[in-house]
Amino acid sequence: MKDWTGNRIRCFLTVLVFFLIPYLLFGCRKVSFESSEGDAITPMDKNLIVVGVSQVGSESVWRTANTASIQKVFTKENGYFLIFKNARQKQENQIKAIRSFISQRVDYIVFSPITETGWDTVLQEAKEANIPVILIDRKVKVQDDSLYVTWIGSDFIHEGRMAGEALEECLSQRKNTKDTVHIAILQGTKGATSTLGRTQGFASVAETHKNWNILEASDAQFTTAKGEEEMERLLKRYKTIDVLISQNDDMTFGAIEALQKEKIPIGGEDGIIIISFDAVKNALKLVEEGLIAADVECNPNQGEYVEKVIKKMESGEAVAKLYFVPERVFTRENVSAHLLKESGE
Ligand code: GZL
Ligand code: ZN
Repeated sequence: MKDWTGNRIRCFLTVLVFFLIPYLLFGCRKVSFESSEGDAITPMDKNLIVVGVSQVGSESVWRTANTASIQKVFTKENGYFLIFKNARQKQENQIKAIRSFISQRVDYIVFSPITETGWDTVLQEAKEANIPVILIDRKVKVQDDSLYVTWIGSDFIHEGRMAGEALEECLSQRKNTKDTVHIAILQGTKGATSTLGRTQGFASVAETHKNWNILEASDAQFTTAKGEEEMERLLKRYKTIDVLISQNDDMTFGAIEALQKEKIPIGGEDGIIIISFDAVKNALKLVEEGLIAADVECNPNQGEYVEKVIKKMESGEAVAKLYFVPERVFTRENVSAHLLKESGE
C-alpha cells in the first residue's frame, strides 16, 4: 500500500511554500512581475516600489541620457523594482506598455508621451486602477488633468526664446548685419511638446524682427539621418540660408554633414549660423570649435526629480502639477569651462 500520508504531507508543504506563504506576504498583489526582458520574475521583497516606465525610444543621444538618468535611480538598492519598456517611437507601443503596467498592478507609471494627443482612454484605465501617472519630458493634451499627478521636464517655450535671444546676440556681433536674415528650421517629431514649445518660443522672438525671414520649418524627426536629408533638400531649394535653427543636436550633426558636403562655410564671420538644442557632449565640442554658435541645454537628468516626487507621494506629501528642470545656453564664452568641469567629475 503506498504511503499516502508521506505524499499528502509533501503535497501540503509544496502548496504552503510556493503559494500560500507568498500570497500572505504580498496580499492580493500578483506574486511575480514581468521584467523588462519580458520573462516572469519570482516573488521579490515586498518593500520594493514597482515603477513601470514607458520611454519614447532611443532616437537621440539626449534620449539615451534621459533613459540612463532613470535606470540610475530606480534600482533595487534604492528600493525600486523597475520595469522599463522602449516604445521605439510608436505611440501604440506606449499604450500597450501602460496597459501591461496596469495589469501587473505596478505602484507608479512614468512615461514621456511621444506626442501630446491620444492618451485619455489609457490614462483613464490607469486612474480606475488607482495607479498614479507621472509624466516626464513631453506633455499630454487630455480633457481631465487629474489623469496624471505631475509633469517634470523642460520649459520648451523658454528654450525656444533662448535660441532666439542667442541668434540676436550672434547677429549683433557680426559687423555686416544683413538687411534680410534667411532662416531655415529643422523641427523635431511632429506634435511633440519639445517641438511645439521650441517652435513657439523662437517665433515669439523672430516676430519682433521684421528683417528675419523664416524660409521653411521642415520635420526631421529629431534624427541625424533625417537632419542630413532635410538639410540637403533645403540647400537645393533656397539660394541663401544665413541661419539654421535645429531643434536637437542629432539633427544638427546630420545638417553639418550636408553643409560640409556642399562646402558651405559654417560659423565665423560670414558662415551659416547654427543654433541647436539638447547640448549633448559631442555638440558642445562643436560649439567650442565654432561650428555651432549656441546650444540650448535640455536637461535629460529627470530620473532624480521623478524619484523626489515618488518619495513625496510615498510619505503622503502633496506634489506640484509641474516641475521645470534647470537649463542654460552654451556658447564659445562658457562651453570650455563647462566641458572641463564635466570631464573632471
Ligand atoms: C526634449 C525631448 C527631445 C530632445 C530630442 O525634452 O523631448 O526628444 O530634444 C529627443 O533629442 O528626441
Ligand atoms: Zn528666459
